[in-house]
Amino acid sequence: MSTAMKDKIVFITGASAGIGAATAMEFARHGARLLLCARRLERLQSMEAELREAGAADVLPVALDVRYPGAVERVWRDLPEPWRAVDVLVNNAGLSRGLSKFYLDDPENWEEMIDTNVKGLLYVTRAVVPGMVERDRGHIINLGSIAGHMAYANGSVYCATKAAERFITDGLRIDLNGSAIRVTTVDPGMVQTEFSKVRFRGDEERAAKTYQNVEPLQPEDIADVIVWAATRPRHVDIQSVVLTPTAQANPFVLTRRS
Ligand code: NDP
Ligand code: 8X3
Repeated sequence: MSTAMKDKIVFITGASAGIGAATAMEFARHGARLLLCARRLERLQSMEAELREAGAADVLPVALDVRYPGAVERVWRDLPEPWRAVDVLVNNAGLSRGLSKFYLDDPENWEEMIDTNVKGLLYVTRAVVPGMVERDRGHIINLGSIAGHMAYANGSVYCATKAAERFITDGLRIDLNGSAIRVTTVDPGMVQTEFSKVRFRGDEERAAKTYQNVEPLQPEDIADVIVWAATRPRHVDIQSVVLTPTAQANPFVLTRRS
């Protein structure tokens, strides 16, 4: 196993479930120090012992709702100084709400997706990146989606947030060109997490149908790619990785077992 992450500070947003939690575990195995945020602090706290046992050099769980710029600033300002020297930022916090024609949908759904997936990513990046520039060291890894590559029926706003993520990632890489800082987007297809349960507001039956008769990606598959990108030699910037289940060619071409 690579030692590139030993004692490095890795800041993961949305670490209380799914891809974020799996990524925390994979970085723990590589001996990183983990700064973990989500709204559900108790979930983060319940993960701490296992992460330390797996090899994390340190773990700091922090309650944060990335939708609020004041909260992001406050959390950042109140962090113990050594934790602000972030080596890897994983902007993972995100969600979708509903699956319907946007012109018939409740604007609150659009706002929650835009505020979390786009503005939250911007607020956290704005807090962390100036220090990376000062140190001339760092890596920002953003969670995109195949939904950011092509729109699908009833998903306009979610797809638009992930298209925005893609362009923000590309723009950030350009803004940082000339520094040693790397910028990556990891764009998965269907991953089995709490994503569908959140999308359908707790409707477990509807959420389960998303993954019926198909072998979806698991959060560990995405964590594997994120840690791989972070552990390449410093002169190598993995700009983007798109990964789907083998059964999925794009957001609407998916073969389910009969
Ligand atoms: P989960 O619902 O399993 O996890 C989402 C995580 O984001 C949770 O830890 C949640 O924590 C956190 N989160 C949500 N809103 C906020 C907020 N306002 N502030 C802080 N944290 C927040 O979903 P996934 O693991 O699947 O999703 C992770 C990322 O991957 C998202 O950006 C998603 O768009 C993307 N993605 C997912 C795919 C999939 O098929 N599952 C495919 C492609 C991309 P808490 O509720 O405790 O705040
Ligand atoms: C989540 C994957 O295609 O269900 O980004 O929207 S998809």
